[in-house]
Amino acid sequence: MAREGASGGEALTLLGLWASPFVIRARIALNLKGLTYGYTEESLYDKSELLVKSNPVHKKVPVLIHDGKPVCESQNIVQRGRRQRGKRIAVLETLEEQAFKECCKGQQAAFFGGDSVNLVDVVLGSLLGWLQATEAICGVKVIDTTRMPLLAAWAERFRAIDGVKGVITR
Ligand SMILES: N[C@@H](CCC(=O)N[C@@H](CS)C(=O)NCC(=O)O)C(=O)O
Repeated sequence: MAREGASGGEALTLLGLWASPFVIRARIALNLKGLTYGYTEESLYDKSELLVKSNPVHKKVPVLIHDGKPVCESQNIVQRGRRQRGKRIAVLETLEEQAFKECCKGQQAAFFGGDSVNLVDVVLGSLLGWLQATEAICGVKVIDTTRMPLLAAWAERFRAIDGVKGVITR
């Protein structure tokens, strides 16, 4: 189902039509990626100004409006998520390469906080259950032991500590 709101601070709105297989394809892709977006049902007999302005050549749905910029063609909407995922992985790799090593100060540390957890561990660690659910739904592994060995080991350690164990579901 479409949900109102924004995702990661970015406003997403889909212009659609319930019966359109192209719209359904776009909606399923957005839903499986766990994105939150507004949904506006269009009428093909009375197209909204926003649809005509956003897709001036074909005037077809679906159109995904991302921070005011339209993405037309269902295939582009489906692909768009892949690029976003690539960016997310790049952010995590930076986190692994720079933040974790920086926090460890060149030594083997268990957590961002060193020997014990700090705020960074708690904030990041709280996302692990959600991340794992997304990985399962999308069929991808984001924090894997080959690509991000430090973060993968940290995630296991974080999950195992008292106070976290049993709170983050597997
Ligand atoms: N190639 C487009 C096809 C989209 C399409 O054909 N949408 C139809 C609804 S199923 C539409 O908006 N038709 C309006 C019109 O032709 O005026 C896509 O994949 O997004």
